[in-house]
Amino acid sequence: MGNSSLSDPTSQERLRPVRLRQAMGIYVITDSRLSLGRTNLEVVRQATGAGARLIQLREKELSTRELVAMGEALLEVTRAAGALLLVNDRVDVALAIGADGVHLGQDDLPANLARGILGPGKIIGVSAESPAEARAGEESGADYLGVGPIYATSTKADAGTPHGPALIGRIKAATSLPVVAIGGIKAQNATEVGRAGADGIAVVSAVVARPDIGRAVLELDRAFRGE
Ligand code: TZP
Ligand code: MG
Repeated sequence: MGNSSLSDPTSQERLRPVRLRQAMGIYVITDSRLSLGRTNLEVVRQATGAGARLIQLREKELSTRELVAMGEALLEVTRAAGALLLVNDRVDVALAIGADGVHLGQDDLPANLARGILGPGKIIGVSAESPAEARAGEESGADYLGVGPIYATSTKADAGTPHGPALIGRIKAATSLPVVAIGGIKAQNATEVGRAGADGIAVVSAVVARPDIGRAVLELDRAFRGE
């Protein structure tokens, strides 16, 4: 098999779930306001150093220029670590900087339209709070679902009422996509999230707001795997 087959559209399509599965586990989302004065670059360096293989650039208050510069810097770190970098909300920024994909909420561009822009090689995550939203995300071509909030969180002001880990099982039953649980996940509750069937856990404060980021990632990983 020649190398060119890896870059043809059908191969990219086929490899997407594989690349995602290999990265699944601890998914770290940036928030520079919570990072104890450290830059996102520093946070992501430490998180990937401890084994996190999915990183999402999520900064709601940056200008487009700032977001692009930050994304380009983060990509150097994630590439070197073999991690994937997804950009929250911004399909244009993800495409422009050559990120690995995007994460889209219910009010963002629908996954099928994002796919038309991004092409077959990029990973698209969609937020889902119910089995109906999960099915719609799958039909629209999402690669994974971000499911939550599972627990109460103060990181996202409009996160809404927590659904508890039972939502994970309901969504797993409704779709065949990988499920990344989100919202208030800590080492203390990650085991029950894993038992509920989540394929990965996405966290902001349980990693970026901790003084020892490497240790936080390792603790989450152990708890998630039930160790
Ligand atoms: N989406 C749903 S809850 C949430 C997002 C971005 C915030 C999760 O942050 P934390 O600190 O892990 O609870
Ligand atoms: Mg969004």
